[in-house]
Amino acid sequence: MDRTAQLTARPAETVAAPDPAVLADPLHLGAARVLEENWTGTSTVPSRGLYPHQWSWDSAFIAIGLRHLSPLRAQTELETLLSAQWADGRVPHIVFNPAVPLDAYFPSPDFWRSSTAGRAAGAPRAVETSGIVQPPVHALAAWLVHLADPELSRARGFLARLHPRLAAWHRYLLHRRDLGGAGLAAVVHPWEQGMDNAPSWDTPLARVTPAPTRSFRRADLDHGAAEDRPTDLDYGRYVRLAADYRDRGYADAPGDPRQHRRPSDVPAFAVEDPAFNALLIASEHALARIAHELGATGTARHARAQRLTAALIDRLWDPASGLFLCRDLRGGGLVPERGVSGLIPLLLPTLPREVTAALVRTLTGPHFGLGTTTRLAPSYDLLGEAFDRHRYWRGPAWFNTNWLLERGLRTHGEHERADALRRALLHTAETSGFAEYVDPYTGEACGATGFGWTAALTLDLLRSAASGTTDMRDTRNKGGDRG
Ligand code: 9WN
Repeated sequence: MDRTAQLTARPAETVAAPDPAVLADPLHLGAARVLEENWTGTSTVPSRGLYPHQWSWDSAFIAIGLRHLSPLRAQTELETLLSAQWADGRVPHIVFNPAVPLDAYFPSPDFWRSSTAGRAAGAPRAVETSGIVQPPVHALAAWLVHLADPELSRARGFLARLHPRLAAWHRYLLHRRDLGGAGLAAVVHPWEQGMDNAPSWDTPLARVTPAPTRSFRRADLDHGAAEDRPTDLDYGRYVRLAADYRDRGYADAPGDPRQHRRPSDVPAFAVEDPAFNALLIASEHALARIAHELGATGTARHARAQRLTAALIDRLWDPASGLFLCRDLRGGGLVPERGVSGLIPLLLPTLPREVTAALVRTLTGPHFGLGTTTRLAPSYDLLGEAFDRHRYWRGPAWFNTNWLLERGLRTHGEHERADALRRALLHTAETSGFAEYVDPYTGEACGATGFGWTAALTLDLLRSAASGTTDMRDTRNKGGDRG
């Protein structure tokens, strides 16, 4: 099949029935229990203690797993998130649960003040949210959720209702966030990219004057060890960036990005990140399939995804390092830190062969050690100066990034490596109690246990292994109840 046919082809609509042996597997039962315990009635919290609200990219990954238990709950998860979308198209990174005390998580709703400070940008009035975003995994999740039970999805008008919201979300990113003028979306806060404390942010963050430590109280240290979490200095910078954005009414650079090319015109922190953009591209492909399901051709979206893939390579590919790097728009260059973010584009089906081959070499070589020195791909370069096997996003391994790499390996025919990674993920999920993240060498649990996306993606791996359909275009099982 040629590339265009590969992209526009409808996925096979066959759905395998769930295997009773998999349903009775203690790992399956354990993962289902975590999702049950973290379910609030309309969405799922990442962690009851550390993260007691709804997080944007967590919900997308959670829906991908939840679809195997209850397609209805998976649909509801995404619907709840998207009902908090702002009128300018942004999907906030946190949707706050009003029943949770203000001091349970910082920054809390009274910091973000979305319904007042975000009014001009179109923040909803009925719900409090943050004002920044997270990676756009949602259209991909919506498509996979639809495939889990197309009948239910059609009967509820799931995709028809979500499509305009997802399209507006992508429009926001592709227009308002094209701060570099080359077509890619930029993040304006490390929390937006989701890998909060990655060493790639150190140089751009150094330009930010930290908010005084006494001006805020961190709630994360009530739950996690200080030596595993970001430092107070980094937190001060996160707070300053978020407060400045809020005080500008959450306004992004106005007008046509091509009119705003001077570095001083972009915010102090503005970065084009490979994983964020790869997920946007994967979601553009998914949105094309959603459009096709709803009766349009989807061809224009596939074409746009292709153009974005070309821009990603042009702007962020670094052949010398054998992976993609972040571009610091204010500083004007590529950031020479190797992070797992730079490997995530492996997910994309139409990367040139030499790029995918180099990515696989980097993933399995000395910098990430997958299958040789590490169990799961670390979040950061094993040989990098800032490597720390326990500190947030500076070395430990996360389940969502490894799940994305597993799919990427499979997409490019690396089935043995994908199978090995899948086995390692399932084993580590089990032995770590569905940890938030783990030591990449030993699999030792770090952060919270009973973590939402760890449980959800475990389910997805278990169920896709059982049905034997594992590539980017699978339809997997119908399984599960509808309630
Ligand atoms: C800030 C919820 C989120 C994840 C992020 C992870 C962490 C928050 C924090 O938790 O970020 O958004 O307080 O550290 O880095 O990826 O979405 O699980």
